[in-house]
Amino acid sequence: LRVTTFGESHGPAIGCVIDGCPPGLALAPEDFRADLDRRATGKTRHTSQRHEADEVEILSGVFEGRTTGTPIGLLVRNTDARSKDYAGIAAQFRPGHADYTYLQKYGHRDPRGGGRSSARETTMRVAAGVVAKKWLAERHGVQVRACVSQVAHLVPRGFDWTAVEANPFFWPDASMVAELEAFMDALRKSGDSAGARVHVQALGVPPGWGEPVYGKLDAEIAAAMMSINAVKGVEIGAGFASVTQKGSEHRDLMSPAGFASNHAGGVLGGISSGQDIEVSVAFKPTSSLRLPGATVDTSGQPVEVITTGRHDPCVGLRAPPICEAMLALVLMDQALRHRAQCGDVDPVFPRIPGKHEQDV
Ligand code: EPS
Repeated sequence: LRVTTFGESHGPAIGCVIDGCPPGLALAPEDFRADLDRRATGKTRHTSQRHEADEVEILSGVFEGRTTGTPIGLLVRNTDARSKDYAGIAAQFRPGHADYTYLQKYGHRDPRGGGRSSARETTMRVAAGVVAKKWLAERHGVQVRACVSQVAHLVPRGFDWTAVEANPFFWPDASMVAELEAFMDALRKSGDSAGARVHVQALGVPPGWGEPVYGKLDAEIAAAMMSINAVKGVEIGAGFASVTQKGSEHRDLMSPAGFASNHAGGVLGGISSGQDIEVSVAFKPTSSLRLPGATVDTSGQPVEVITTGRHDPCVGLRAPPICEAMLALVLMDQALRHRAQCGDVDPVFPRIPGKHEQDV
C-alpha cells in the first residue's frame, strides 16, 4: 500500500493517492465525514477558528461504490484560507517553525500559511486512514482508536474509553473536562501553546504481521507517526519506561491462558504478537505564537516576530484521528505484505490470547 498527499494549506485544494487497496471495498464520500469532523478546526473554541468544509471528492479508484484496485484519488478543496494573515511575516522566520528549513532546502519561500508544513496536510492522512480502517475492520476485524493522554502537565486521573468521544479533548477522564477547558482558555488568552501526548491502539491484530529485521512493524509505526507534523517522540508499549524496568518486570509472561501483561505493546521482534498494539505519540507545542520572539528575516537581519491569524494553541488536541489513520495505514500495508509472503495460512502453533487493555 502506498499513500501520498499533495497540496498546500492555502492552495486551491489538498488531496491524496492511495495505491494498492484491494478491489471490492465499499467506499462513498459519506464514509469520510465522521473522521474528518473529528480532526477538523473550528469545531470548538480550543482549536484554530478556520472553518473548512472538508468535503471529500472521490476522483478515481471507485466504481459503482466499490474500490476497483486502481489508485484511489481523493480531493478536498480549501474554502477558508486567508493568506493576508501572513503578509506581516512573509519575510520572517517563526522560531521553531519549518519555514526556516524549507527555505534552506528549496531556496524559495511560499508565504501562504504553513504550506506543506501546516496541520492542514493531515486532513488527507485521515481520509486515507478511513480506507485503511474500513478494510482492516471488514477483512480482519481490527479496530483502531486513540485518545489524548496528556496535555502539558495534565494527565488523566481515571481512564474510560467511553468518555473519549464525549468531550472536545478526546480525554478519557470526564471528571477533568472543566479543568482542561480552564487550562485551554488561559493558554489561548496568554498567546502561548502547549504540547500533548496521544495514545493510539489497535485491537484484534493477529500475530504474524511485520518483518523481523528491516521493515519491523514497530519501526514502520514509529516512522509513520514521526512523519506527522509536530511529532517529536514515539513510544511502543512501555517505551522509555523500559529503561528503568528489570527484565523480570518488562517481559510479558505467557501461559496457555494468554499473556499476563503487554509491555511489548503488541510487537515482538518486529512482528505482531496478537496483543493490542500500543503506541504513544508526543506532539510539540505549536510555534505560531502571538507572543513576540527573537528571529531573523530572510535577509538575515534580527527582528521580532509575532504570528497572528488562526492557530491551534494545542495541535495535539486534534491528533487522535491522525494517529489512528497512520496506524491503520501501516497495519493495512503489513497485512497485505504478510498475505503476499505467507498467504492466508492457519497458524502452525497454537495461539494464546493477548492481554488486552480492556482486560486490565
Ligand atoms: C495551521 C494554521 C491554521 C490552521 C491549520 C493549521 O491555518 P492557516 O494556514 O489558514 O493559518 O487552521 O489547520 C487547518 C486548516 C486544518 O485543517 O488542520 C498551522 O500553522 O499548522
